[in-house]
Amino acid sequence: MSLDPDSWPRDQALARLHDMLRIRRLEERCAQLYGEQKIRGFLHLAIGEEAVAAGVLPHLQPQDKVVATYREHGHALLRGVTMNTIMAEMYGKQEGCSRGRGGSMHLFDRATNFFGGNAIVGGGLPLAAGLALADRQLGREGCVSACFFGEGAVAEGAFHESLNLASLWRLPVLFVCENNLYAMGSALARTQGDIDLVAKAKSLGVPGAQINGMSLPAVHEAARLAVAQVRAQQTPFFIELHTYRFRAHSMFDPELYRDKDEVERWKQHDPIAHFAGLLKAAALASDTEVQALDRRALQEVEAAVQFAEAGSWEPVTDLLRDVVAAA
Ligand SMILES: Cc1ncc(C[n+]2csc(CCOP(=O)(O)OP(=O)(O)O)c2C)c(N)n1
Ligand SMILES: [Mg+2]
Repeated sequence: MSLDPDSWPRDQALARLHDMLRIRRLEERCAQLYGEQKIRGFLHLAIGEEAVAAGVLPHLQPQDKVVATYREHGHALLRGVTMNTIMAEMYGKQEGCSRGRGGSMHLFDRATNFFGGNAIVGGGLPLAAGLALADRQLGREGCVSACFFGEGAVAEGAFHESLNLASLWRLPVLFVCENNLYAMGSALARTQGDIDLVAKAKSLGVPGAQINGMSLPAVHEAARLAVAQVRAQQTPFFIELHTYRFRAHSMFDPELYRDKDEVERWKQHDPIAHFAGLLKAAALASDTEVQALDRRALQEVEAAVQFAEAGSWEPVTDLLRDVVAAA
């Protein structure tokens, strides 16, 4: 595969590579900080899956809505939530995007229409359908709600209900299934009689496409077409992105369900190395430029760590803030 220079202006190509490097470096640092117990609780990394967020999110407009899962650090970052407030949230500091009350799985930012982070498998799908319905009811025209979820969500009733209603009510939702082959330790074929997810979506009235999720250009082009269709027709679309996580499901996972060889084989398709290789082959970037982008990402991460370290804990007097109870 080679990059078509007409569809890849140099600044955009470099920006997408930088996007993926920012996610990768942020998450690698989070893993380290977890080992130091600076970050606690759950932590799910999307290392290896960066082309998903980097390929889809640039096509969205500020008025669009984004819903994701607990593996959402990169989605929040590319949606425009600052790395500082993401890192502070990881630490549980009140300067975090969810005031330190959410942590890794519950990044949330109303200002950028980033509607979370969700710990419930499949929990984001009805939210995305509801957001799209609200746009329709309130006369906000031309919006798209993008909903990211793992292939494990296909086993949930919420998947079927949400796609059915989105189809029936013609809701402008882009359903993005990040098929990384496993739901914790369960391979898709161990939980689904039919693993053709595009066919499942189609059976609910939602057209779709299956794409190589390790290739940034492939994801970018598929998402460009899909977002344009959802926006213009105000109807749902489904994209299944075949991807792979290089790390464990979360920080507590002995990985007994897959061979080391399999992981190594997928690492040969690292989306960052792949895209950097394409840029260099097309003479859109030199080694030095790629390294400079990487250094910028590393510096941004270190600044975010400093920000989080300097942050503060919520005072006890705020304990009941946001707690709603019926008398
Ligand atoms: C409703 C519900 N059931 C079970 C769980 C426990 N659980 C957490 S992650 C996970 C696997 C989900 O896999 P997938 O949707 O493929 O996403 P991935 O972790 O691969 O990104 C499960 C079963 C949960 N969080 N919510
Ligand atoms: Mg999965």
